Amino acid sequence: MIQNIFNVEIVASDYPLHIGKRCPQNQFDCDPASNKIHCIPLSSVRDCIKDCDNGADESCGVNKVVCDVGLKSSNLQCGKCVSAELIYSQCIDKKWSNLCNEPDVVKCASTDNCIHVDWVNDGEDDCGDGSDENPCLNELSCNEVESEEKGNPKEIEQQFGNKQVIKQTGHSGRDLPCDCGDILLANPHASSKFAYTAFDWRCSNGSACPFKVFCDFELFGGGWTKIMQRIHPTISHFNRTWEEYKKGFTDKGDFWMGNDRLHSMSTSRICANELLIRMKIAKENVTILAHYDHFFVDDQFNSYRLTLGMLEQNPLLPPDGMLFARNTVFTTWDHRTTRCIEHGGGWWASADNCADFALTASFKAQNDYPGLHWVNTRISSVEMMLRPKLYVPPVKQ
Ligand SMILES: [Ca+2]
Ligand SMILES: [Ca+2]
Repeated sequence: MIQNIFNVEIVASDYPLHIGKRCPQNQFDCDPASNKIHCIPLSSVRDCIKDCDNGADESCGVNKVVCDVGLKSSNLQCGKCVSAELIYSQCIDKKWSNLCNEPDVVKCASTDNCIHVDWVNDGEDDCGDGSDENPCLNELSCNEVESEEKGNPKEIEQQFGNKQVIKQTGHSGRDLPCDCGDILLANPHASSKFAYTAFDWRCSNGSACPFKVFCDFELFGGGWTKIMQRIHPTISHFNRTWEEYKKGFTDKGDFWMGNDRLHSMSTSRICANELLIRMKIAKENVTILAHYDHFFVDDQFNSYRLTLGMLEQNPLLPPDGMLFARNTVFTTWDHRTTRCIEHGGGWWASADNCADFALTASFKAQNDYPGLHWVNTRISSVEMMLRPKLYVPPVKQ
C-alpha cells in the first residue's frame, strides 16, 4: 500500500504493469505497452479525472470492479473499486442485484438493485437511489419539468444588457456601474446566468469604457465580479502569454478578466476589494470556498504585484493555497522575470517557488505534477471573484 501526498491509497498489486516498472517510484505508467512513456503521480490515479489518454488511471485495476458511481448517498463522483466477491457487501448500488431473478421484486430506478415489493415505502432506502421510498423516481407523471432557459446569455445581453444598468447610482457613487455590486443594486433581480455591462470607473466619460462582466449574485449576499473562470478546464486553454494575461482572454466559456482591468478594479477609490475563490473537489461532489479579506493588483510597471489579505479562518475552510502568491509579481512563460513557471498558466510567483500551484496551471497530471489542485486537493473547476469591502447587499423585495 502506498500513501501519496494526497493521502490516496493505491494498491500497487492492482496495477502490476503500471507501477514499479518504467516510471519513478510513486508514479504510474499510463500505457506500459506504448513506447512513449507517460507517467503521472500516484495521487492522480482514481481521482476522478482522466489524466492518461487511455483512461488507465481511472480504471480499477486487476480483479476489481467499480460501483456506486455518482451515487448521491456515497458522494463519490467516480465510485469505488471493490473485489468482485465483495460487491454485495460493499456496493450500495449492487447490494440487492442478485434478487433480480426472483419473483415479486421491483427494479430500482438507477441502481442495479431489485427489491422485494414489501420493501417499498418501508422507510428505508433499499435501492440506494431512494427510488423505493420516492415513487416519483419511478413514475414519469411525477417528473418535474425542467424550466426552460429564456434565451442564451449573449442574446440577453444584446437585448437588455445596457438598459438594465444605466442611470443608476451604485455603491461606487458613480452614475454607471463599475462592477457586479453596482449592477445588483440597480437591478436586485439580476441573474448570475447572464452577462452584464460595467464601466471602467477611471474613464472621464464612463460610458466610453464599457466591459462585459459575469457575476455571482448569490454567495454571501452576491455582488461578486468574476475575474477568472475555469469550469471547463479539460478544454479551455490557459497557457498564454504575458500580453494575453494583460488584456484578458476567453476560451470555451472560461476566461481571465485581464491584469490591466484587475488593477483598475483594485484601485477604484472606494472599491478596495475582497476575494472569493470557489472550487469544486474532483473526487467528491463538494464545493470549497476560500475568502480573503483584501485583494489588490498593482499596475503593469510593478508587474501586477499581488497584495492579499488574510484567509478567513474557519475549520471547515481549506488551507491557504495562495500562501506563495502573496506579495509576488505576475509571471508568464514568455515574460522575462527571474521567476520560474511550470505547467502553464500566468500566475503570481516568487523566484524560489515555481508557480506549479497556480490556479491557471495545466489541468492534467504529468510526471510529478499532480494536476490542478488547491493545497492537497485535486479540483475540477475554479472561479475567482472580487467584491468591494463596502458592499452592502440590496434588500430583496
Ligand atoms: Ca486521474
Ligand atoms: Ca425501502
